[in-house]
Amino acid sequence: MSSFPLFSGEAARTTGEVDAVFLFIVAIGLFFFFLTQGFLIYFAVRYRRRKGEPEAETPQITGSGMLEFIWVVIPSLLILAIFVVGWWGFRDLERPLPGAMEINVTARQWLWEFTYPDGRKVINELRIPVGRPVKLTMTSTDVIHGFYVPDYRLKQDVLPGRYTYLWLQPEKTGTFVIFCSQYCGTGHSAMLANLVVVTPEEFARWEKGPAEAAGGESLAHRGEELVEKSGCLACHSLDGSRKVGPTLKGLFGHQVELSDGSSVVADENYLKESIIDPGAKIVKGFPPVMPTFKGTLSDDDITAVIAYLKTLK
Ligand code: HEC
Ligand SMILES: [Cu+2]
Repeated sequence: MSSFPLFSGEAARTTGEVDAVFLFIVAIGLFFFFLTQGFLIYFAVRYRRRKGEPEAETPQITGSGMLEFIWVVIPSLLILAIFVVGWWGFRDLERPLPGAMEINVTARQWLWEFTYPDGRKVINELRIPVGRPVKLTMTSTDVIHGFYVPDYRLKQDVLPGRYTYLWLQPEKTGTFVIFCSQYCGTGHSAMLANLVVVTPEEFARWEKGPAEAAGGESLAHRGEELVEKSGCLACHSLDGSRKVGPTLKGLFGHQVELSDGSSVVADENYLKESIIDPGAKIVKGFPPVMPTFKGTLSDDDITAVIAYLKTLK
């Protein structure tokens, strides 16, 4: 990842890259603003009609191939340059750094709920350690919300029925505001949360803090219980062997061949779809016999099951 020394001391790892694209576009805009306005004023003064001068006839100008070529090529190159600079930043925003801590985010009218790997749920406060990448897996229980941290220049819509992602790495301790960026009803303007960035030592202390703050049970552990009691193991093995259905071992993050010849990467959205709408994508070489668990497992349950499936490396 590139870093811009000009913007060192930014709140988060990718903040400077977003700012750089913004300033690059503003600089191009300002340059052409002053260039064109400068010519405008210069011509108005230079070619104004002076006192006593006869009215001159405007010459007929039919076009200039050279000029048109220039004003097509230069803007095209500039747009391409904006694309390239934007794409560098976009690429870094899309790819979390390895070793990211995973936190689930649930948005609902009108609050944010953060679920940590240990099952601890916190409302309207996302507490994370400085200098470590964090991957947020987000979903909504009702309408479309938007996770927005202006200080980090990061924004991502949060949708019901599927997962969206955002990753961030704080570089400074402090408290930053998380807004909802989608108008989601009467409580929208109050849908605020704090992003609290603390030192790693402070975070470790908080993580080990009073048990009543934690959900008591880790997310993956709850997922394991759900998989056992929902009957998944009648058809799926956890050790790599084939049963009625494919094994769940090592599934997450791997390429899955489908019966229609295409393939998908088993990410959170694929796993969720496999559980609530098993017929949507059939794994190659297996019969379409899996029942749907829509209504049996809640969205929270499915998030826990996915957290468990991720541990089956
Ligand atoms: C009656 C047997 C049966 C049960 C019960 C069952 N499944 Fe399945 N499952 C299958 C079969 C067969 C497939 C492969 C065909 C398909 O894609 O639908 C499958 C596919 C999947 C896939 C996609 C696997 C891949 O390799 O891409 C996931 C994930 C999955 N099941 C999860 C679960 C979970 C979680 C449960 C329990 C909540 C469950 N299944 C219960 C039979 C079952
Ligand atoms: Cu909202």
